[in-house]
Amino acid sequence: MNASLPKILLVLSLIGVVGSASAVPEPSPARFGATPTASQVEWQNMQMYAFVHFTINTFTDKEWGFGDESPEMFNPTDFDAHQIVQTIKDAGLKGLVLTAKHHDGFCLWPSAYTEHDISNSPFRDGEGDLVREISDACREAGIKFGVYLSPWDRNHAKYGESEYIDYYRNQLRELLTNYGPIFEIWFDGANGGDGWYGGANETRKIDRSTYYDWENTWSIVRELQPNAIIFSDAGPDARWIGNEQGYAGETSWATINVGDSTPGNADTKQLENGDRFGSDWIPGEVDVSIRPGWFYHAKEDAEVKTPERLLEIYYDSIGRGANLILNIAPDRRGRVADIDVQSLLGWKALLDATFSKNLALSASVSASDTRDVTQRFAASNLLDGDRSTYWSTQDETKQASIELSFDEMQRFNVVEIAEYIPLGQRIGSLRVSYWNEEEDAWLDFGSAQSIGAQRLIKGALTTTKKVKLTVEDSAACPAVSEIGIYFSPVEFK
Ligand code: FUL
Ligand code: CA
Repeated sequence: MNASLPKILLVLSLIGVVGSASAVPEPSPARFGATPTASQVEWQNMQMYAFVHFTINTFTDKEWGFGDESPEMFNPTDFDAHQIVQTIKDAGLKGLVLTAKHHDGFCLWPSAYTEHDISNSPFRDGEGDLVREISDACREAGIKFGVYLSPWDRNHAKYGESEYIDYYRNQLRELLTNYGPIFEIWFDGANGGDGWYGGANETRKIDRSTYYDWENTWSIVRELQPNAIIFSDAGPDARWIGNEQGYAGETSWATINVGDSTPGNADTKQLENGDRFGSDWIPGEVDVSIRPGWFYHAKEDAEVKTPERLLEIYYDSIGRGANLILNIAPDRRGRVADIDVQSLLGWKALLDATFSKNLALSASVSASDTRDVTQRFAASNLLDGDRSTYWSTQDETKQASIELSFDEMQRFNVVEIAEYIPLGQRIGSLRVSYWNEEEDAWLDFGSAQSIGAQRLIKGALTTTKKVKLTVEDSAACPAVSEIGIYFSPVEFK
């Protein structure tokens, strides 16, 4: 917000252009605590995107290659970047992060720094570049592209020494220079152990907090892709959620005290829940695979997650203020198998059945307190479908309520609330209630502590003409962007 705007409005009001002097608008509320960068806000608005795990492991039926695999083994019979990207787009996912190099060290692009790459595979007769094909397909389809570059490399002879760090950074530069805008880069926490290491066949331990000199590796990302979100166990932009089962903590703050955690060395409970009033804005990202493994294994075909299971994951991740990165594992053809496609489309249909109709849009909305008499912070901002407009109260107000009243009876079982995160995570407790005519009373629907980018509160199927959201505790006056009331045809457990 332009700091001079209140002054301009003040001058205009004094000369009688906007209302009376009493209508001088309050400035925007001050930020509270740690706040996101513009790139983090944009990234949190994406909410969900795909992970794509694909490499030699797909052909050896492994999850972690040892590093001694021949590039000859990488041989998709019918690779189709468009089919993969279109599937992801059809599922409603807004981006794709590709394993350009997994722990086995094989590179899906022709790297100038190794022979252990796609140029020595039969794929496109050694002329192929899978990172190029996928990134081009993403751009054509209008979804964002990101990369995973495993810090641990079980192929490289110099892993554990400083020469490997130069190699790793050179590869990072290749990926961040040659494939257009990168929205996210994934730095995995699995680091060091046994491997082939150029034939040494041994176990190598590294000091996770010093070996990679992360500050200087991350600065390469800042230099080459200033808008990219850097993901790791320790941020600096997005944090691992602490598990791979598909959930954020029931209460999960976007802030954390990152302290001296490093990739591969962080407290998983703290990652799941965050720290209210933490000094660093590092929101959670929930990584989970649609299959038991991250890579495709035919023997897991019967264990593809169902649309209903994916829906639960949606509520447990995005519904708790985190982002979701859902892994898809192309098969040996180099396509998403039909069983996975069907599950993804079924999931999208379930999401649409609930979220395509915001019942709140037909309500009249009022608030117990509004920041000023102009429309800048009015309750109507809660229903304009725009996260950049918000309702807020006077500075002293730490408890307030929003009431929605409908002409007709409504049936709902999900309530959504999104804070205006550029001002920080402010709300510490919120209750949803509904008016019950027979009992002539407000009854409880549900409650939550952390809200953040968005919160979904599920409850029993409820019929009413009035819904109330009460902010019971806010660290600073609440600033809320949007609310939604939905009917989900799926019954909740
Ligand atoms: C883990 C890795 O070890 C898995 O193979 C996978 O890539 C997952 C996303 O991260 O740390
Ligand atoms: Ca709004």
